[in-house]
Amino acid sequence: MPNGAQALMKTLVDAGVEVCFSNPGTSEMHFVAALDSEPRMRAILALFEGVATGAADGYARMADKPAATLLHLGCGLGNGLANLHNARKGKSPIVNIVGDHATYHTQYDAQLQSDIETVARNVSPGFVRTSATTAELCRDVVDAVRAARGYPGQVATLILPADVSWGEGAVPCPPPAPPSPAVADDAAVAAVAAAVRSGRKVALLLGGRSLREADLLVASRIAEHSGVTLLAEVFPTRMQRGAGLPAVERIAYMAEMAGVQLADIEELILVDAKAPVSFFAYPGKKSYLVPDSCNVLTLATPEQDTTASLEKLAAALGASQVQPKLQVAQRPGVPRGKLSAAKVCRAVGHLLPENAILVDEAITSGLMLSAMTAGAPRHDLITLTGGAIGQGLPNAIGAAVACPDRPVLALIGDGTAMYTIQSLWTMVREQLNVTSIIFNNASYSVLNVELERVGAQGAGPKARSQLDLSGPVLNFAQLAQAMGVHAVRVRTAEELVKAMEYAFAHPGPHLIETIVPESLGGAKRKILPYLLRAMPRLPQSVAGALKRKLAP
Ligand SMILES: Cc1ncc(C[n+]2csc(CCOP(=O)(O)OP(=O)(O)O)c2C)c(N)n1
Ligand SMILES: [Mg+2]
Repeated sequence: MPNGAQALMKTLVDAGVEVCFSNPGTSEMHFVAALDSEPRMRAILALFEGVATGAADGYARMADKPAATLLHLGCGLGNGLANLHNARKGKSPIVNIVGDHATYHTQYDAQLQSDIETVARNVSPGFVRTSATTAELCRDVVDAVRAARGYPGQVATLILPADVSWGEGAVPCPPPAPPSPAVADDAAVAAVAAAVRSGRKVALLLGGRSLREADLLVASRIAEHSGVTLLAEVFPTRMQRGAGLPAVERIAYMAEMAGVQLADIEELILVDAKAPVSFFAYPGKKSYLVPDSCNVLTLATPEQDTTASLEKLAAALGASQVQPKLQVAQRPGVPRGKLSAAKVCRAVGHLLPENAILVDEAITSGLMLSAMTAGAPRHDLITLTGGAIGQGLPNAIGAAVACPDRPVLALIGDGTAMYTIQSLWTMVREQLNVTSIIFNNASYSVLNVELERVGAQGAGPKARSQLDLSGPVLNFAQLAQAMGVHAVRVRTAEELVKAMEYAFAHPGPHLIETIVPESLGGAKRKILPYLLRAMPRLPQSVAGALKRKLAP
């Protein structure tokens, strides 16, 4: 009879959980030892828990199934929390395993004793369980896997006391049945079809799982047939786009711009998406972005099968045979001269390899990314779903592990990169095909913009210094080299293009540090709050043009 950890390992792999992103401690040593009892389990060490959890998130987004994490008690879980939060917002399935002291040890309140369940509940509201006995451990594992990969996907946290792990007499369990999500019911489809036929201005807001090819094609058929607008949620978990796929405009991050996109919509139909709200509250500005006159309907909830629900709607509308509108292939020309963030985005559009996975955590430096890559070869886009920065590099690890045959390109702000910079080490150790482009603008630039936008008064040098990374200036090429990553620092578009071509031709981890000015620096930063404030009062066509200029 295996011990608890060995049986757990077999149960996980039998259920399709084949990768574990780990950062272990003493209470997890039986789990660690059991890794060698199960050749089908791949174990990947991360040097910070936020890397492990973000990698599990990136893996889930691309593999469409959960990986496991292995974290060390409440403190390890706490370190990994921000990226579990991003996973929760992205509805990513993760089997989050947290080791604990042996059950009889907790009474002594030893040094690492803490309330793990309370920490876990924040990111795992649907499933937190402390396994009580070795005999029942594998049943708990199966329940966690079922919860994680259900609809919607979620972070399921299984807390594993050391004695439950080392106890003898465990019995592996067979895998849970695959999820069988419901399809939108007849009444919901009829109501949406009536709205589409009403002659009012209708938009389908696609989120979650509905931003993949199968759904996009059906949504485009509906759009072509009935003249509805297609919109995507602001920060998609995973969006398939590029040449040959229907193009969908994302809701803007800035509420004022999102307001312009939504201004004339009279019927908003949700597909695995929430009605749009402002990312933050701002004094005197709206939080809920749907116009008062707009009616909101739900075609498919995150619990439901979006593809089948969209197909049912298309059938009801007679749109099933309509040709979808596909994005034509077109790349921007090669950039030249001194670098700017926009030129980096142009170079990405110019060179993006076929079937790449693009991770966007470029913050202000990525403003032009969408426009520059719209007609690039088809790719998957991964974004910052929960706003907790430090997600991009770990996500890139997970995506590369899930899709070893695809190039991963991660675009990361300098501030953001420093949260989980240890990711680079794991990329080397696992020889992952990830090219990271860091935008070194020596600033938390977006926060300088936000400082103007929120209308905070009296900000002086002490305030500005909290948003400034210019002293000492970070050297990302050297940081990467110290972790074994091939890295260069570039200042011109010519150097950048050369470095990208080299990276794409030599699979494996690369880092390209780009020295760029702030996208929204100087005069632009001063004018922006005024433009944004004016937007709601401008004629729709002028406001639309302004939005396309600022954030195409
Ligand atoms: C976990 C977490 N901590 C802090 C923040 C606040 N925050 C948002 S953006 C940002 C700075 C981003 O800087 P950088 O990556 O350099 O991008 P830039 O603004 O320069 O484009 C910070 C600190 C956050 N969103 N999440
Ligand atoms: Mg920056």
